[in-house]
Amino acid sequence: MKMTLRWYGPGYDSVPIQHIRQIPGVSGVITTLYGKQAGDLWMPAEIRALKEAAGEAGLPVLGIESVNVSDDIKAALPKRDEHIDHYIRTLEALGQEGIGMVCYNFMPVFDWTRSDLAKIRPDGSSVLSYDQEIIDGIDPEGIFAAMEKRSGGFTLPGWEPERLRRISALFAVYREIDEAKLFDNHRYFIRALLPTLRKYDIKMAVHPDDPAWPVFGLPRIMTGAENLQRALRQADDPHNGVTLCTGSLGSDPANDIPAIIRQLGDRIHFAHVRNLAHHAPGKFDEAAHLSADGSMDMYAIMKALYDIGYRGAVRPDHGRMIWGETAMPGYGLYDRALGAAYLSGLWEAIGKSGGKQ
Ligand SMILES: [Mn+2]
Repeated sequence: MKMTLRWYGPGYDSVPIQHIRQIPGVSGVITTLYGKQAGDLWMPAEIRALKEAAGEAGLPVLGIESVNVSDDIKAALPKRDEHIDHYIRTLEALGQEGIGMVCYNFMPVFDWTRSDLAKIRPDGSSVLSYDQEIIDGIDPEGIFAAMEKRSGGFTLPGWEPERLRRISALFAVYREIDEAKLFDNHRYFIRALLPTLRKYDIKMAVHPDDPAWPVFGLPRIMTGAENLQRALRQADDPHNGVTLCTGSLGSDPANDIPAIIRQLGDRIHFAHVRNLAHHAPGKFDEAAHLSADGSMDMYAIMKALYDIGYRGAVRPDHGRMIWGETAMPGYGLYDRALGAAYLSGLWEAIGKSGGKQ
């Protein structure tokens, strides 16, 4: 595996890329053109500048998270084919720059959802938290304001204010769309990309929905082993793959992450590894990466990745906010650096105790 960190690029990330380079074991970054809206076209010069900004610190761009998929594509609205054409041309530009992995999600309207972005823990650190009861008490339009208020002035990935403008219209659209239709729209999308993915050898990695169940009555399909397998069958080609996100899949304790890793095998093209502390159904806090800090067995997760011969990018996911750092919620430097070092340590120990890759 290649240990990476997510980096939002010059002007957006509070973490200097030189600091990322100083984390032992980190050999690349996962990044994006943060100013782009879903459906926009990415220009080759913009991608080159992003690569060069990372390259100046000696770090290659090992993948894009994300090239967002528009609701026109997800809901088969009139601009679907135009946006797919933009997506294909964006992939061509990425392929020409040698970038071979793209993470995306297929969640309607909203990206990841949390009820608290800075829940204070007894040790004074803060974490992102989810409580279904609180979410049930927020109307969908209010969630944007609630997230923005707690974001510390950062624009949250997936919660860009531009999305808010269309929200009422989108809710009306999705009233007509059930899981089956959403899967149909995913199939139409991924199949349209296939020739380009093959030509440039770009691996698409769909991110599981977070949390892994319907929120605000909107359909969600990337929720567990069975549905992820179905997503892979939509276009049975190795370029159509999955981002194994332990925190998103793990929001539903019924998802056995090590077992899912072994089932999906070489169709896992990217891994987000983090820990959660479950309190009750629909109620969890994010945690430090260490197994003992949450509900998940991080050794078993890394062991499963090791056993399938995983060679793609891994990144520590959301960290706690610690040591007085001010950063985008979940994306401070310090706790993610601790997470990267811990996960690299597990990997080394698995290898030295007889694991074979
Ligand atoms: Mn994730």
